[in-house]
Amino acid sequence: PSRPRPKVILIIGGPGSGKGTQSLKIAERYGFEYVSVGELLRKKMIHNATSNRKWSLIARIITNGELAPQETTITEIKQKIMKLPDASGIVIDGFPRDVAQALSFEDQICTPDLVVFLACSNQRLKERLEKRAEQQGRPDDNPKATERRLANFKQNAVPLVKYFQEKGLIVTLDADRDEEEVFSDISMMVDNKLF
Ligand code: UP5
Ligand code: MG
Repeated sequence: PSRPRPKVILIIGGPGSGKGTQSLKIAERYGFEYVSVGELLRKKMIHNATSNRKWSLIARIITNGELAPQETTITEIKQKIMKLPDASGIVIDGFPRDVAQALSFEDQICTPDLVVFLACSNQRLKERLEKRAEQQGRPDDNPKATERRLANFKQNAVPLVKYFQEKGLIVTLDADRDEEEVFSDISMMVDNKLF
C-alpha cells in the first residue's frame, strides 16, 4: 500500500511571535521534520549572493525586511519537502506570508492539515526582537528592517488569517504568554486535529 502523505502544519505570526521556538517544540514532541522558510532563504542567499544576480537581489530584499519573490520561495520549499519523503509530519515555520502564497502552496504542494497563528501584541514583538538582536546577528534584525517586517506582517495578516478561517484550518493562540503555556495549547490542538 502507498504510504500516507506527511501531515503538514503551517506556523504563522508576526516577527518575534515565537514561530521558530514553537515549531521546534512541535517537531521534537511529534517526531516531525522542521522547515524554516526564513532560514532556507537566508542560507541560500548567503551562499549565492556574491555569485548570482538573482540571489544578490533577494539578499537585498530580505536584509531590508521585505518578502522574497513568491515563486522562488515556493520552489525552495518544494525542493526541501521532496527530500523528506519518509516524514510522518512536517512543520513549516514562517509561511505563507500572504493569501497569494497560501493559494500557490495549495496549488503546487498540498492543503495543510493545520495552520497555527501565533497572535502577539506589537509591543511584545518589538521587545523580543530587540532582545534577540542583542544576542544574535541576523541580517534583518536591524531597526529599519524590523519596522518593515512588522509593517508587512500587519498589512497581510488579517486577510491571510481570514482565508484559513474560512477553510476551517486555523487556530489562533495568544502568543504573548510564556513559551510553555503557548506550547501546551498548541500540543492540545495538534492532538485534537491531527491524531
Ligand atoms: N521568544 C519566543 N517565544 C517567546 C515567549 N513565549 N516568551 C518570551 N520570549 C519568547 O522568537 C523570537 C525571540 O523571542 C527569541 O529570542 C525567542 O527566544 C523569544 P522566535 O521563535 O525566533 O520568533 P519568530 O516568530 O521565529 O521570529 P522571526 O524573527 O524568525 O520571524 P520573522 O517572521 O521575521 O522571520 P522569518 O525567518 O520567518 O522570515 C525572515 C524573512 O525571510 C522575512 O522578513 C522575509 O524577508 C523572508 N521570507 C520570505 O520572503 N518569504 C517567506 O515565506 C518567509 C520568509
Ligand atoms: Mg524565526
